[in-house]
Amino acid sequence: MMNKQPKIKRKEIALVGNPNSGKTTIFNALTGLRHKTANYPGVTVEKKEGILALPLSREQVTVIDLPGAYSLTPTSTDEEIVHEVLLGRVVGTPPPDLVVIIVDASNLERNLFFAGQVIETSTRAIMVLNMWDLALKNGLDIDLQQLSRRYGIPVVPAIGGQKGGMERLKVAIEKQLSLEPAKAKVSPENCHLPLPLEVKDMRGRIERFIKFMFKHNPHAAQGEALRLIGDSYFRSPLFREMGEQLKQVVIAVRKRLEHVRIDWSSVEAENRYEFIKAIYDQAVPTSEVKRVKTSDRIDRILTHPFWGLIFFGLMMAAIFQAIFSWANYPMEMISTCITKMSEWFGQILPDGQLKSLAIDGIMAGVGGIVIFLPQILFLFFFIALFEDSGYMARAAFLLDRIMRSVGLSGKSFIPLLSSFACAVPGIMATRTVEDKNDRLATILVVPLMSCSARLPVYTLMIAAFIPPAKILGIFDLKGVTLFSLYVLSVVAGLIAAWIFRKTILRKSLTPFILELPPYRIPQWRTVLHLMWDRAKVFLSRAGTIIFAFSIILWFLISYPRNPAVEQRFDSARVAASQTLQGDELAHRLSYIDAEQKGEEIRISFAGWIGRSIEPVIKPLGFTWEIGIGLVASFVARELMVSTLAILNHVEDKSGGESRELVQALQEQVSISSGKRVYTPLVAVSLMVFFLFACQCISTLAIVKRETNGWRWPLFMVAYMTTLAWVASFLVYQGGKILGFE
Ligand SMILES: Nc1nc2c(ncn2[C@@H]2O[C@H](COP(=O)(O)OP(=O)(O)OP(=O)(O)O)[C@@H](O)[C@H]2O)c(=O)[nH]1
Ligand SMILES: [Mg+2]
Repeated sequence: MMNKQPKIKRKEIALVGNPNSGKTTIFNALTGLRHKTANYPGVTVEKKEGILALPLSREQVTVIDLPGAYSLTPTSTDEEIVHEVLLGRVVGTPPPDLVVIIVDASNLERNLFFAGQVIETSTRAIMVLNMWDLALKNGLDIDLQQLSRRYGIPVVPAIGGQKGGMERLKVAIEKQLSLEPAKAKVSPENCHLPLPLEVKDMRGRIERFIKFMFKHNPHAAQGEALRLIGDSYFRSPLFREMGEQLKQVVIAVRKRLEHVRIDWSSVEAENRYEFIKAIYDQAVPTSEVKRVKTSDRIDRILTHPFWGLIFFGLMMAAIFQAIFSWANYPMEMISTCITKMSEWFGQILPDGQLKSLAIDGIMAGVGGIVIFLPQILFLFFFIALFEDSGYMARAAFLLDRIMRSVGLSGKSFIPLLSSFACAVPGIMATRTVEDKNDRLATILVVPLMSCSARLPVYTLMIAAFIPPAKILGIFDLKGVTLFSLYVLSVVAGLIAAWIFRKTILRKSLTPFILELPPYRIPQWRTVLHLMWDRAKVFLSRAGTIIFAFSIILWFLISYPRNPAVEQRFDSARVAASQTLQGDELAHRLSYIDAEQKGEEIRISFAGWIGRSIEPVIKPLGFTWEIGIGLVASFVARELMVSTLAILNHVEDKSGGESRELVQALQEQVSISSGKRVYTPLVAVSLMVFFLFACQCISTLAIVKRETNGWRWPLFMVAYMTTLAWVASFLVYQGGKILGFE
């Protein structure tokens, strides 16, 4: 039998604190990892782990980064994670050995509420006064020793963004971990909340009742008992698990307190704030707080109900303009490189199927997508500026009224906005939304927001079919079209949310509270990291899924072959050369070449697939050639562009140098009807289809995980695909009636 060695368990340190206090920044500084940070509350929504080697003993410990929380009474999914981890209620994991409380020093008084709750429930704790730079700037003179004495734990100042204070923090962590639990808090009595006798009594009654739920952390029961008293909406997971019995006990306690005229709903908050005030006045005695006025002054305009919205709209329009015009130069450079590489392959590879696969399949399919990297990077550059400057939270505040009118809250805005990058983090971000139905409605409309994978399809169609006109003399029609697509996706999302809230997901609204962080100059490191990460995701998709499917697509487009077709066209060539001469002959021959390629694609596997779905997509203005791309795009949206590139290459007889894709699309003629495959109207219809269709497997997987089942993801596919079809139908048929082509 194998001798089972007991695995040595690493000690665990959990980082907790209010949202946006810099937990992830410090986590990254301690572990050398690079998890996402940004200047708005609610960035981290799940538990993340990393490893830290202690400075003296070199012992390795696990560091856990957690979502932010305002209180240990959880109100949303992300706060619940904090509750469960800190109180040691996650199955199989005891509570952390040490809790590092990250406090925003520039906002000390408010942060101490949660900090106090955590200190009471943990055996070993350290308080980090992060944002020390801001505190100094605001003129706060915090007496660290006083604070440390009052709470009975070490207090360390830090400037997370600049890795300031990290060595000191590591030393403090090592020291705390080496102490016996009983000695870790110098004088635990100091931090005990003074409460009226009656309340203490009642707290004890509940504590005894729930104690068995906290086998790992008996410390935690007392604080939890107090919080249960004030938990008006019965949100604590304990109510779910212990059911009616616990509820009855708590209700009885509340009655008893009412009897002695104690307001049970605010008893903890009142006493805690009073307690904090006493400590605060002692630790920050003479400071004359110079509030940073700049943030307020900027906010007078940026959060103004009218001017704020105007500014928001203008800025968005400018961003799309920039994506279009600035990204052009690097895109042309990449395009030239790819052409050069194709030519090089053309020279070194012998003629034949392998050459065709390399050039017409892989280079065309993957290269066709890689060209769009600069646009993706520009989009993420602006998103990073948005997130790190503090504007994100303002935009949420600004649009709260609009969100509210469709039955969502301002909290849903951040998930929706993140989804312009990608729906997956957008869906994760809905964990901060408190109300269950509210959250579900948000999840359902998140994939309608136009994610970055749709961008290549839009910009290709726009480049080919939208004329380069100017609007109002400054805005380019191409940029405006792109902007309109994004506006359309938002409007559709809001309408869909409104419908869901009126029908399947009815519920009252919860109030919207979102802390506005101070404005900050975005850190170039954060911005570059985000862009770099996205570039990696984008390129690795191109190198894996797009690569593989380009090969498959090339195969489907090139096979099966029919010798009879070849013979037919060969005899047409012979006939032509007997009757025609010079230019006329050359013209005729190239026409026959094109016809032959078209026919070969038509009878290929891909052609068969395209033709079999043609009846469904014909009313939208799409021929079977587009149908091939549509089918491929359900695997990955970008494959639409790859398919077009491969089709264009395979169709092009010259092998190596193909026409520019844009030009090829403009000229492509359907061999079934002899008409152009793409017209401006078809292009718009196609973009609208892409806007609404649910073509992302990762999105469905994450929705399944977050909603615990297949019901909602299936519903999502159904409603989005229907919506896409109907919208394209209206665009195309309506456009035709109006006389467009
Ligand atoms: N000025 C200043 N900014 C900081 C400091 N530490 C972090 N920041 C910035 O504060 C913002 C929030 O940092 P995060 O690390 O994302 O905060 P968090 O606590 O993990 O936030 P959530 O995950 O949303 O709860 C980011 O913009 C950081 O760059 C600091 O010491 N000084
Ligand atoms: Mg975080």
